[in-house]
Amino acid sequence: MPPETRGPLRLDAAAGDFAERFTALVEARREADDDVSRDVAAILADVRVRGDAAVAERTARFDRHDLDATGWRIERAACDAALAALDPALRTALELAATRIRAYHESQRPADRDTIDGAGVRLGARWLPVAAAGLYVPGGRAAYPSSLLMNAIPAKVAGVERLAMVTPTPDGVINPLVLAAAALAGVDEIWRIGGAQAVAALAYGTARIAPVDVIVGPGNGWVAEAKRQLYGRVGIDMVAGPSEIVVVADAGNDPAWIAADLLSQAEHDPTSQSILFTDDQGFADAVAAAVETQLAALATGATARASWQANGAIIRVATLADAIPLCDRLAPEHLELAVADPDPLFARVRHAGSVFLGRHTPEAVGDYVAGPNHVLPTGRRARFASGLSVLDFMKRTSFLACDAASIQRIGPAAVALAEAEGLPAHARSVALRLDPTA
Ligand code: HSO
Ligand code: ZN
Repeated sequence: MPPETRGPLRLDAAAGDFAERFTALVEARREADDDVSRDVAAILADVRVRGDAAVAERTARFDRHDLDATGWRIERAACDAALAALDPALRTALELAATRIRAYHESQRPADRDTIDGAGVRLGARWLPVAAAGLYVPGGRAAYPSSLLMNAIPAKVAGVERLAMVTPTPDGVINPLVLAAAALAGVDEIWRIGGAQAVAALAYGTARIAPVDVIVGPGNGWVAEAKRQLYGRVGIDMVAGPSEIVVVADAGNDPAWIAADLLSQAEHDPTSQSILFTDDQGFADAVAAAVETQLAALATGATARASWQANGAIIRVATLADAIPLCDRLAPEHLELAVADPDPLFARVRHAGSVFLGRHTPEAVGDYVAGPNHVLPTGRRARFASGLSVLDFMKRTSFLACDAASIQRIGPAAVALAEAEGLPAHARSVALRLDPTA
């Protein structure tokens, strides 16, 4: 078949086999199932026992540089110099992004609570940041400064005192844009290490690297698996999978805009997914044609085409309102509602990582500069998970205080429950305060 006639999937909600075919689309597995878990477990165990030596050996093997010769760390001065040397227009753009991301995340800082309830019991909750967080920044093409800002700024807004970043520098080569972003975001330490060994070093600590409490940031399959295995010892942001965009659009859109939106996600990775819902067959065809035109000229065309052909879909619905329950089943990372009045549709959306309202809000503006976090639940995890936030770097301590009067009101029930559970020391610890002579 010529390339233009292969993929994406075309579905019509009015067709007799739609239910089955849509279910197959929802359930299609796009995550790589390479079995890396055994390799990762071995790396974690080795770093845990041998520390820096295990990290240095793997860095020499995979990144081809000798940490003792090139240096383990990148100093703050190098980051400041990279920022100073940045093209001024790019620096202004990065600063606008950082300012807007910071402002949005500042509004997420949770309030402490301290109240006295009807029984006279003082009840409350106090939020505090974790002491140290680790940030993984991939090497190579996926070293996105925007992702560095999206991960680092919430940590700093939360009040994390020590933000330690790890990033591989293959062949010793450092990405200056990443350093500039690290300077802007206020990263405290940078280590020139990557892979599962870097995640292990952050979680367990080594002679050089102090351990952290939470590890965030994107990475390849080994990094993701290392985070998954270390979860529990440290907190993690989320288990990330291939990302996706769903666009709900009527014929009032310029097909070229919608085609570009679909390709903006497709160009990330061959496993990315872009899905269009529309109520107009002519518009569907126009978008499909615009995608082909744009693909032909896209520098990332090979990746975007692979994603569009393998995982893309165009789905015709009778009305756009019909698309919303279908979107909910996909629980997409990104949902664009490209219509003149998106609010009635938005009101009915339940499962989505982030929603982009109206014709003038492409996902890409949210990827960079709008302010909300672009680290979002993928692979239908928006059913139960949320985007990265300040809360991922904080924890809540609850507190309570009874006085002599209020424990009389609620204590007898605790005694009854303790006795029913067969825990007499619990019962006595309360009962003694109800009646010291008991
Ligand atoms: N769309 C990506 C984030 C990103 N886009 C970074 C550009 N740079 C998350 O799905
Ligand atoms: Zn993106």
